[in-house]
Formats: sequence, structure tokens, C-alpha cells
Amino acid sequence: MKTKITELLGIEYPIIQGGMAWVAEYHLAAAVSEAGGLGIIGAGGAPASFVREQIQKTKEITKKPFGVNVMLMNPEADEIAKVIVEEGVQVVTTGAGNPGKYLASWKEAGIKVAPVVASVALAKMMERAGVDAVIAEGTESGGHIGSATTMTLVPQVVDAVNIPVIAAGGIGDGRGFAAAMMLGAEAVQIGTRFVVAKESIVHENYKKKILAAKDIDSEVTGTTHGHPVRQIRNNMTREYLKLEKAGAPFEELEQLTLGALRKAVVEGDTVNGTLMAGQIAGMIKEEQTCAEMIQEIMIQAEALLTKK
Ligand code: TUI
Repeated sequence: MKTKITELLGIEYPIIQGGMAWVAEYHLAAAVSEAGGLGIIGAGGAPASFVREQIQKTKEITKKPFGVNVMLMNPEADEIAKVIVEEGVQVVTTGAGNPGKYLASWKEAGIKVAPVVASVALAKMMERAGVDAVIAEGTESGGHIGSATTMTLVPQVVDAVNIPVIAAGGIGDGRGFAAAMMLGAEAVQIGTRFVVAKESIVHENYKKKILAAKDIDSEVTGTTHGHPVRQIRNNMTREYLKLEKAGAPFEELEQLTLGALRKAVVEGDTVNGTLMAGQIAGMIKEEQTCAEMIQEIMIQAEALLTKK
């Protein structure tokens, strides 16, 4: 399938993998790229040296384009931005902030840049700043989220900018893909479904939680402190929300979440770990390879989009 995004990025299918912290490491990124989508290494909160290693390992496995996601709250974001240029990465996505200060150096290096935006205002600002595309991410997504839904955000961003829009949040199969195209998107970004991919190094306990999740099993923590995070309900979210309701200060809440994503992804602690996942988790029932997932999504979407 050809769209403005497949042309821009030189990929076969308009499917971009979410830049999930801890989850999106080189095995997953390389598998998605090899399957014809755009694999992404999620820098998350990792140090720049780790990100460089991940980039080098991805290059050893795939000759196809891949990208790096810079989580802008990372204290080493400045160094990571440089590593990306030095390593000749072709695509950058960003999250959880405004990447404005890095754009000149990335564009000078010929890197294609697509920031995640959660509002029309930021999408317009990013277009003026010269990015190549924007990822309009709805509140259905896992992890750090905005407040607008994918259904409402995507068409409003499409109307507001002239650059291609990638839809994210709540997309996990060919129906979601086709719906995003109907809203005017040129590609989709998928996170949660790839967490359970066979190539994903995420702990089996975490994968099982996603596979068992029902439609309303996620919870948003951190709203009162301006850092809303969607994750699957567990002991951690119950404790957090109780404290948050009682007006606990940010520092106390932060103690609860510090290292909790690693605990879930690496150690498989599903009780006190942070099980970031989108609302689409309720629909994900099978651990498949990235290639199987992408093929299934594309076959279903093409049938729907060409239906008379
Ligand atoms: O970034 C994400 N999702 C994430 S980042 C992350 S790492 C983390 N780990 C532990 C606790 C908290 C975070 C987990 N999930 N998605 C992209 C995204 N960006 N969603 C929303 C935004 C966003 C929000 C506000 C982007 C820009 C923005 O405003 C920028 C500004 O400064 O105006």
C-alpha cells in the first residue's frame, strides 16, 4: 500500500511501531522493519550510550529503514539527539514534549522527523517548525497520554496541517487501520499489539496481562500532576489512585512509580510494576510474529478499504 508516509519513509506498509520505553528495543524494532513497517527503538529514560548500542545492533539485523523515539523528558535527550545524527538514523519520532530545539540539527542531517502531538495547537506549531509529519495520538494509547480521543483528534489535526498525519491510539487491527485512513491519516502507529509480539523481549507475565485484559481494564494515573499514564489496573494503580485521591504530593507518588516500568517489563512483576498498555489491549488475544501481525492488519484493511 502506497501513501505519503510510505513514500516519505521508504517503507512497504504504513505501519509505524510505537516508541515504547523498555519495550521497543532492537529485536522488536528490527522485526517490524524487516516485516515492512517502520521499527522504532524507544529511548525512553535510557542513557545515550545504551541508545547508540541499540542503533548499532538494529543495523546489524536489518538494512531497512528504522527510527528512534526520543522521550523528551529523558535527562540525556540532548546527547541522544546527537547520537541519532552521528549514527545516521533515518527517522525520529518524539514524545512527551516539544522537540523544537533539536529540529535544526536533525533536518540538517536529512533525518525525517515526526513528533507525537496530542493537540491541534502543537501540531500546527510543529508544522511551522518544519517537521515532516505528525503523529496524532489519542487518549486510548498506553503510557503518557493527552486527553483528546483518536476519533476526534486525528480529523482535527488533518484539517489543521498540510503535512501527513499518522494516527495513534486504540489501533490494533485492520478495522482500526481502515478507520484511521477514513479520518484522513496516511499511516498508523501501533504500540500495544507489538508488546505481545514473538520478537518482543517483554516478560511473559506482562504479555499474559495484555492477552487477558478486557475492554475496561486500564486505568489512568497521574492526572492531578499533569502526567497522565495509562496502564493495566493492578495493585500499583490501586495504591497510586488512593494516594492521588487523598492529595498526596507528586514526590510521594513518584516513589511508587520509580523503576516500576522496568519491574514489569524485565522482572515480570505484574503486581507492583507499571503495565503500560492502551485500551485496545482488550482486543489482543494472540502472540504472533511482527510479520504475521502486519500481514493480517494489511489484508483486513485492504479488504475494508476496497469494499464496494
Ligand atoms: O510519550 C508518550 N508516551 C509515553 S512516554 C513514556 S515514558 C514514561 N515513563 C514513566 C512515566 C511517565 C512516562 C511512556 N509513555 N506518548 C507520546 C505523547 N506525547 N503523548 C502525549 C504527548 C505530548 C503531550 C504534551 C506531547 C507534547 C506535549 O506538549 C508539549 C509541550 O511542551 O507543549
